[in-house]
Amino acid sequence: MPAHRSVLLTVFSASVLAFVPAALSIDAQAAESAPQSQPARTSISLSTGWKFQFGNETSAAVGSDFDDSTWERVDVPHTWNHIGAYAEKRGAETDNRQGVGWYRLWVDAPRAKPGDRQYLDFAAVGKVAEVWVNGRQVGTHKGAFARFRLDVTDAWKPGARNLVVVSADNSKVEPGSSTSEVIPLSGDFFVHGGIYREVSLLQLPAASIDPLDYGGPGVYARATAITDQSATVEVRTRLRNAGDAARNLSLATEIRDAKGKIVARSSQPITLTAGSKEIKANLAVPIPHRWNGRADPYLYSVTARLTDGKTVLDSVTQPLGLRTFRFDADAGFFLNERHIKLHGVSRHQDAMGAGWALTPHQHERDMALIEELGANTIRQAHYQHADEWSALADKAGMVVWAEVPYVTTPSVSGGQGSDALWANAEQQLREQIRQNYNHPSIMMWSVGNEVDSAKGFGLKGSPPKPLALLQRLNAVAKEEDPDRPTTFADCCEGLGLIQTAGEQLAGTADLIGYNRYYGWYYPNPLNARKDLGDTLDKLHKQHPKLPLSLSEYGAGGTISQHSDDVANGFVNFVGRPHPEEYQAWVHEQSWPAIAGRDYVFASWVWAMFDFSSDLRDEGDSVDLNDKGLVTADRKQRKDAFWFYKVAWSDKPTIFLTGKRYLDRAYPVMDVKAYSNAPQASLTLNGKLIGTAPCREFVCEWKGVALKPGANAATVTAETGGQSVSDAATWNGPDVARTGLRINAGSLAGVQIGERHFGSDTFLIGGKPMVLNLVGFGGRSMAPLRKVDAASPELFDYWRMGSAFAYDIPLPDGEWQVTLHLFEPSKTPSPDQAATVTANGKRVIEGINTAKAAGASLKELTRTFPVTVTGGRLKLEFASVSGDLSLAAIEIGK
Ligand code: GCB
Repeated sequence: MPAHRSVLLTVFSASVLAFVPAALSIDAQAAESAPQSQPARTSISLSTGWKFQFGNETSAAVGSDFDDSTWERVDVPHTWNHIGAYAEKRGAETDNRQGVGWYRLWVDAPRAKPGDRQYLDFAAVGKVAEVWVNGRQVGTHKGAFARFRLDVTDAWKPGARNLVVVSADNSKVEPGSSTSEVIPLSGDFFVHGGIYREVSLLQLPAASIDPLDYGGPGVYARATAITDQSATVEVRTRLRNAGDAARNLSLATEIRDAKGKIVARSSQPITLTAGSKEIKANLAVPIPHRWNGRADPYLYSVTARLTDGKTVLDSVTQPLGLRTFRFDADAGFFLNERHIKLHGVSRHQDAMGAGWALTPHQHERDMALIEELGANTIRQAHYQHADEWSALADKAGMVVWAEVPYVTTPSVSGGQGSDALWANAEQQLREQIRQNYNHPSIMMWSVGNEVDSAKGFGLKGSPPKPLALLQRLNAVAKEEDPDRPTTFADCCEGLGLIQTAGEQLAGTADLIGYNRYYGWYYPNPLNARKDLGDTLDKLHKQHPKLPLSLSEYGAGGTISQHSDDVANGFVNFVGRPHPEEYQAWVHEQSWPAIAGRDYVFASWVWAMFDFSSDLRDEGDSVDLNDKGLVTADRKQRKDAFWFYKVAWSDKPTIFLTGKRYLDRAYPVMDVKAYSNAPQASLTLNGKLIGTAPCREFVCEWKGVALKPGANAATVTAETGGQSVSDAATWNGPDVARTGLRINAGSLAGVQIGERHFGSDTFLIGGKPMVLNLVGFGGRSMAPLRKVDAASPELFDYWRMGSAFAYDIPLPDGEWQVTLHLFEPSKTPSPDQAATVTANGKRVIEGINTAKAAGASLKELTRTFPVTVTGGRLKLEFASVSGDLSLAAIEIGK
């Protein structure tokens, strides 16, 4: 927590002090050794009472006579944007406007002592801010994520009413736009506009701890040596004298333990001339208690206090964690010389409804979910997160990858980018490092994400060259912080098709992360486990000295779409559907490939939560990336969440998957549980089905028969002398009455009126196909193909082949089978002679689908009777020339 927050409490809550002795006794104890006067850092929250309007304003809006009575009244944190919904189409609540939002606030300012300075403190404004006080321009800031402070003294009127006006500009990045040289230039996330973090007014004496140091705290502590007996802590404090005369002052530096007891202190006299100056103090902490990750995230604090002999002029308190860590290219990550496999998630600062304007409670809720998952590391994607978020990570013991938003598009002007772009990227990195320097959880600075992917995003012309700026940022990070290693996330090395030409980025930073989506973006999804493992091995071999991590992996998952068979449908990665079961399967496949490789120092699931991105139209949502383990509203933990919760937990755990797939399409199902027990037993409707081994946390019972109506399932397991269980209820279909329907080629089922088609399953051979594979931002892709059919939804996916078959469980009796066929190609083979056999009997003889339907992309239905004995219907499809395309099977009476 920033120091001024806690001081705010002491300054403004004097009357409440008596009621909170437990919490504040720590301060009282510490105060024994401090001068008795009040600390001087006054911070006033400016969160309420703003007037807001998007766009249409001129410079008149900065003046005091401007009439803002028609503007909306808002409090900050605020954003005007509202992006992302679990819906097919954007609704009225969507607000994706990019441009300039105007904010006005009248502030009744406190009185000030002569010489006092006033600073406006913005914790973040998206994306370019311009600020006026009493009609006077007091500063601009370019960058959506960092805190910035402006010395507004010359425009401020203490003890009177002051007008603060802010313009927040998140204009679309394009050549010549106001944001075109402010990173990020693109990315799979929506840059929200507005004053989306808190704002306050700081009133400080002329001589103070410097508030203008890239928005940093002005106090920077690092342990230069740690042994069991003692830790040496170097504390650098930057001081500012805004007056003209030199001052003789004293600077005290103290380290307190978690209980607030002073364990080390130093004090030195200082002559502070006009301007700023850095003072160093070295303190020795006896018998250091280490910050030890999730096991024991022990925090000290460090306070710098500037006094003039009698009065405290300013004081700042920062967190301090004493730990050592290192990364080894073969053995992985070590915290305090103990090996820890880092496994965790990436998180965007975004929640449904709030967008980026998160409250402290929302940050806490996110961290609680990540802790519940069992993660020990977090990647702050793809930019600087709120200070309170990193403070929560400190307290939870997470190891954090922090990142500067040099993302995807390296420059809009081509080549290596303009001077303005370089200056901006550098500025944002310095801000991030200074502002976060004291968070012990942060252990690596990432200088970029996927800046080698420009070609993949269809950029035409000569590809921009990210290497030079990446190298510069790496050097800046080293200059700012010699202790933490640098890293970046690579998109494309080895994926020849899309990597930016001619530049080898690996090796630019001390560490590397690879973003790799086996099972999802790349061909051959069913090979996810092997492909991921092989790729990691190959990259490790290519860079044997480079500590390597998997900075992203994952798959889309939607809680309203379900699959009976993840192996047999088409994976439409930026389209629909994205069944929950497929996402879980990708994680089941990926984790063993990661867990078994010590040299992979860390892995981060992409992503912890579904998040807003206007590039997306996928799963069951619009403007959301649905790879979260938890939904964007934080209400639903997807099955993949439970997989990790089980795999990463020491506690005996069992979880039955597929609970949300309540109304089952088929009379049999594969039941799957996650457990860290060696085996588990399944009971269905009171009857023991069997005991199955739990291999790599997955326990499975294949082909379990469901009765029509409710089926009660229970799984139990014994482990470590404890027994654990979980239960679910599934509604089995009444097949004898309603028949059975298969959505061929599709990964998920679809409901059409009363008819429920299940995902493609019960089959042998053929290939799943898609009608329209859209790209990123897919809704603008044209021309989309359409099939002339009674229910065109059935033709979004199909199964194709010259020989394939279905073996369908079906009650004995007489059935009518309808096949929905079509010819997808505009130039089909004229000689196609397709045949279909049902339980050994030829039911379709030598047809040409295009001819029989009258055209390509036109539905052809064929209905025939079959007699089922022995509980199975076998349908065999064959084509003599060319392939046969089957969109759906309907079986009824
Ligand atoms: C990536 C990007 C990330 C995207 C993610 C995805 O590689 O780094 O920003 O959101 O893939 O879901 O495609």
